[in-house]
Amino acid sequence: TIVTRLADYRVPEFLIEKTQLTFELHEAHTDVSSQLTLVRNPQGSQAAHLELHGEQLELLTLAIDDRVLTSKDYRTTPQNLTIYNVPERFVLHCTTRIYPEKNTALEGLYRSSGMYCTQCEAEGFRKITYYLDRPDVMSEFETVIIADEGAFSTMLSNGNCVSDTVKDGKRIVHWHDPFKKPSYLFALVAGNLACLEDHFTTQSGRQVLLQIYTAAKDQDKCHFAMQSLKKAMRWDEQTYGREYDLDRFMIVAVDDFNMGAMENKGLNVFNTSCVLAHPASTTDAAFRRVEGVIGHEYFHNWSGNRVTCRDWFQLSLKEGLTVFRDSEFSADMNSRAVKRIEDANVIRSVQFVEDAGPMAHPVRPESYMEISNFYTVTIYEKGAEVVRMLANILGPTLYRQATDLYFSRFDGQAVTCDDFVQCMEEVSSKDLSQFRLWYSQAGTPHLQISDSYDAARQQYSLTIRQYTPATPGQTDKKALHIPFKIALYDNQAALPLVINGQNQGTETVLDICQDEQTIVFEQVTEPPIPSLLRGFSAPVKISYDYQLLQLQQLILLDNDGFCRWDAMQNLMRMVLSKTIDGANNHAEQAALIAVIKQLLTNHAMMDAALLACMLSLPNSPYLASLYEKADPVAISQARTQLQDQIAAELQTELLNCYQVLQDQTHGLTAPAMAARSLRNAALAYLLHIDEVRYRELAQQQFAQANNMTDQYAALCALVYAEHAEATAQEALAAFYQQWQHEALVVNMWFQVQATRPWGDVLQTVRKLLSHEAFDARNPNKLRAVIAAFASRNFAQFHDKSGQGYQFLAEQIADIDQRNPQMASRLLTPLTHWHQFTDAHAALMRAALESLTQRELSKDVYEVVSKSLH
Ligand code: HT7
Ligand code: ZN
Repeated sequence: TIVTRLADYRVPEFLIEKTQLTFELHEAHTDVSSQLTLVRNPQGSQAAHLELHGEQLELLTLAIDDRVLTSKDYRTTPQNLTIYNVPERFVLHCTTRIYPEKNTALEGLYRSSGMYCTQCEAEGFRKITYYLDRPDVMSEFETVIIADEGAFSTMLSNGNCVSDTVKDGKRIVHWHDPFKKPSYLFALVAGNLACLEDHFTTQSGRQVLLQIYTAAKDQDKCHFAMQSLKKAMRWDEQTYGREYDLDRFMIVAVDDFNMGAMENKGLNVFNTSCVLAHPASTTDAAFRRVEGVIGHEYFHNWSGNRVTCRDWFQLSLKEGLTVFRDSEFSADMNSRAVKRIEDANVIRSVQFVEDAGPMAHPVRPESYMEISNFYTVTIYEKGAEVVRMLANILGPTLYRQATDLYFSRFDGQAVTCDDFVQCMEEVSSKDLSQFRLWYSQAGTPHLQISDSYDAARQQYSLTIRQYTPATPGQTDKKALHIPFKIALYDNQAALPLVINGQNQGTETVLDICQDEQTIVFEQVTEPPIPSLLRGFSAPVKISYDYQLLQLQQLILLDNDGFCRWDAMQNLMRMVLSKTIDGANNHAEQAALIAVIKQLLTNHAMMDAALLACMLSLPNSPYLASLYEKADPVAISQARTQLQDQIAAELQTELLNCYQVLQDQTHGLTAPAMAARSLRNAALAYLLHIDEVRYRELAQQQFAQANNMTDQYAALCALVYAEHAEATAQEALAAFYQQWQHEALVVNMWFQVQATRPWGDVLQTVRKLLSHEAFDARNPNKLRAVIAAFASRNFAQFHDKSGQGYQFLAEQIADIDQRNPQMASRLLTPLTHWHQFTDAHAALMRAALESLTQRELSKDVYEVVSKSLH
């Protein structure tokens, strides 16, 4: 298998000035005619031949200008078409035949629920026609779609509609995109869809037509997405000065989609799960996801489309920046603290795990076999953290100047991560050479923090030691530039900070750049409590030996939401690790119960959404990551035991909280969502108690809920409770009965069953795979059953029999035949074998090894072979 390397990057030999495409859609095949205006790139190496990408294509005709080519003029391989001795400038005419209805990989042109749609990123365009399918070849596109008259009400492509005519029983729709773009941003859609329309007036006064296309039955679920889109458009104008550039912005929702959505120029394609929303059938969390993904894809119009990536090693240039942008958008629209906690939690429990394992790679990788495998939490979420650090190092004014410079300097170009940092450097005059290591060095830095207090001098010293463990292929790690935000507390409030005689206010950012650094705070009159890594100011692990009392204080009075939550996570972790190690943890337990009691009793004094976050225990993958060799069974048991205990000891407070909040939970406002999240967190705890009245509470909420958040929370509470089997089965049956016609809700029904922490879930999961509503070709269903079981049911997936692992391997072998991208993504949990005790690790490796016996796609092969290494 071939490896692609960043070091081998060469500019393209040819450029494509213009791309004219004609799609003739037939029932059983599609013919694609292309007319490419090619010119030699003066910066190339003057190669005699033209080499185009193309896969799974039937070549029907090929001509240069007016000359039809014969077999001695060119050569095809499974990956390429090479045309010998081409002129400096010419028009290449080519016709290929493709079979969208047989395309189960959902890459290129495929059919989903009767409609045609495309997914070209990263390298899917080459499954449509022969092309220079690389992001640094940018071209103007004209697209003609031809189908039987009456076959499709909707026939879309990028840009503006030039004409829509009927001739000889055929409908012919002609589109033109005036902006140059790489092939990965091409899109085509044809189907019978309904359309919700609205308008947006840009800051310069232009009217933009906004359209959301879905199946007719889903039209009533598009209003929230439309509002979110308008908010995103305004936000990007106000925050980044970015205005939309075409007269029309279209979104199409499809059922079968490998990811969340795709930012094709002017024609975003969305997984239905990221666009449809209605209070009756959508949870608050799903609403927020819709808003976030709508924002994300819209923001790509500048960070990705107008300025794109030179090559796929620079993927984080667009993804890291765009995730940072969507995350700030969500923070501005909702609770900033909660958004930061959610993001930090993903980094710590998912990205740190990736970064510590065999699949670890830098934000800018150096090589890959299959680029689809690199749409990872490292590229996306760690990449976003890197941009966030830059934004914080520069401060708001300089950061905005730097992004203005970036967008204007590189508009219409395909550039690198380094070009982006260069803009930050130029505008701020800061030396970011050490900071650049965040792009090239994989692995998570660990900060070991110790302190001392000198009463006589009234000085408090913090010593921070950083070190990054080796990752595959990178053993020699250098010290990184880590912006480390800190405050010091006494038992009332944050203290004024004085460093080198300089007053810093009550919060400061330390530039940690060396292997070891000591910072001295002056005029400190008593030993303070350090509030560390405020706002999760860098994606690093920290260890500092807190006393219980210090954590309690931070939980109660820190004014940084992340730090409050983190202090609680720390305290919970102390209880859990002692349980896991079989050590006495009475003091820790007592401290934890006392502080939760205090929070619950005074819950009206704080943000309910933040409190809800603070009530959830550290998740199992995060706990596992704290061990050299984790015992997943012990981790799961310790978590359940602590939940039981919190519930038992605080049932009065939990019940009170549940009851008091009842009348604050109406509607879609932020306070109502916050109240629902806290109330449902309380309910989940109460169901740990084996009492009829709590089951009835959940049953009642389930039956009476007028919104999906409450209905689903009640269902989960019942299904997860170990002593509510009969009630849970009734509720499951009723839920299916009520929602069987809403695919996205049926997926939630699959998911709750696949994530139940006890009982023979594997058997349930196998049954679900043959349920009438299951469809192994639909990625959302695979995620709802298989991914839910393997990556969100820690207790069951890691059952000591190893059957969970074998099951996943079997499923992957099967899915890989149809959809390699999905198969490869579902494999992730097995790649974490290194985290676990020898017995578990051996069983996980055995499951991976069983896959090596099969014929594998490049996608799965890369992950299996690297993770076994
Ligand atoms: N930029 C989009 C990437 C994407 C994708 C990549 C590989 C295979 C299928 C895919 N669908 C969408 C998503 C985004 O980050 O906006
Ligand atoms: Zn993206």
